[in-house]
Amino acid sequence: MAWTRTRRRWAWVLALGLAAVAIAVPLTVARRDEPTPRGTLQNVLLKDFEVRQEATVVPAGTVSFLIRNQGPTTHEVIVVRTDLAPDKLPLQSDGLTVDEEERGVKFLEEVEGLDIDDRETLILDLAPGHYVLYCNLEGHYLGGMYEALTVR
Ligand SMILES: [Cu+2]
Repeated sequence: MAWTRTRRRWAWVLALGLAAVAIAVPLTVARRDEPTPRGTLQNVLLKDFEVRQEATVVPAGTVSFLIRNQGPTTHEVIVVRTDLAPDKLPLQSDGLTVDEEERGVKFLEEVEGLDIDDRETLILDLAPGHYVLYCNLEGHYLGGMYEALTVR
């Protein structure tokens, strides 16, 4: 069955409409609730397999983590409060990921699914203490994707 000219035109309109949605949706998602940074600004770079913070000590209070994933793969950041050494966090039974439900670790917040070159701002009110930022994708913590943060 051959398409009539009208049907073909409608197919084009539909295709263009879908293309517009395909472009608009990621732009909207990328801008979702990006908060305005405030308090202490702390740049955090993620890459295979490293978490690199601008400072390892920050003052207590509001801290805005300006997170950027340099890639070359997807990463995430989890912030926990703990007195454990950053390389001694408890692992889940899979042996590949950290168990932030375990005793000695207090889960604060996470930013998941950061694609290459994604940036996201995470704002936390931090009391004085010891914290660890890490990526909990399978094996990434074991690969060295963590760094301690002291809040004074
Ligand atoms: Cu990672």
